[in-house]
Amino acid sequence: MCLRWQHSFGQRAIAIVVAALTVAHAPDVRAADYPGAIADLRVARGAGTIAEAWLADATTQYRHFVLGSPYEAASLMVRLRDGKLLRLTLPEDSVFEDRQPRLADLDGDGIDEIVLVRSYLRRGAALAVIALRGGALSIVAETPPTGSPNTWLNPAGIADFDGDGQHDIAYVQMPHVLGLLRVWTLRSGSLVEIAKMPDTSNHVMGSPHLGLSAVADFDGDGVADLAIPTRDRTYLRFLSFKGGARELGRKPLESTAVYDFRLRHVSGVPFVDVGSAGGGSELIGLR
Ligand SMILES: [Ca+2]
Ligand SMILES: [Ca+2]
Repeated sequence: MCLRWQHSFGQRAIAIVVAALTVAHAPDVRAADYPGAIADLRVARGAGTIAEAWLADATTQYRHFVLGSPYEAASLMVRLRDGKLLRLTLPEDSVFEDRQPRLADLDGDGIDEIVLVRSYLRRGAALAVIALRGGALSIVAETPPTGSPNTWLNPAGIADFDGDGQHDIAYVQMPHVLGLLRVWTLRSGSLVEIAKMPDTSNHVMGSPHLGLSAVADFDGDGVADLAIPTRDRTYLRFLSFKGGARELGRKPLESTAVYDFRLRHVSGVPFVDVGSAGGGSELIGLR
């Protein structure tokens, strides 16, 4: 019974994360409805207490500009279900080097947390978890930063990757240079690393496309897996983290992965629609 519950929790978790990422580029988003919004506005929508989240207050104090446009964000804005607006502005030592707030209930309390990349001007990028506490937004957990300025990390997926019933967060540390995939989970209020895997990448330097990855149960064992390119983006790897990180398989790409991926199901089987160089796409599954 316990296993069945975990399975269903995992499936629901995947559906929620995928839905949040899918609506982010909805064409009906009007900047005027989102106070302070950065020009590259991507709205995350939640089904619970947090209705919407977006990045605001463009700033040029960091000037890394790894995402193409010449600004980062100083603030996160949240609209609660009751319409109330909340703002979290970072201190001047850091910026949100990100475009896409990600909503997921990481601690199982029934209220979504928000996951963003926070870059320190002197110490590089960290993954930050922001939560509602006492009616305000606050950063409740953070990974150690990458260590030096102008190094970055890009989240790859949020799901229960190890099958223990709780969401985990995967990101690629320095996707242009190092390409190290790291998986973290929230435990007793802190982010703890539970797995890592070399030879991955999910971003092209200077591109606004953050989503060169996909989450689904590709091998059908009831636990979420991650599809992500190799560091040179010429292969698509399928990775499992249940009982430790391992590669389920890899497929060569006809051309280098460049644009956001989409998850598609064919007869109930998950496939990754890989955005390829030249603007085309390629549908790839594990089997
Ligand atoms: Ca987990
Ligand atoms: Ca699986």
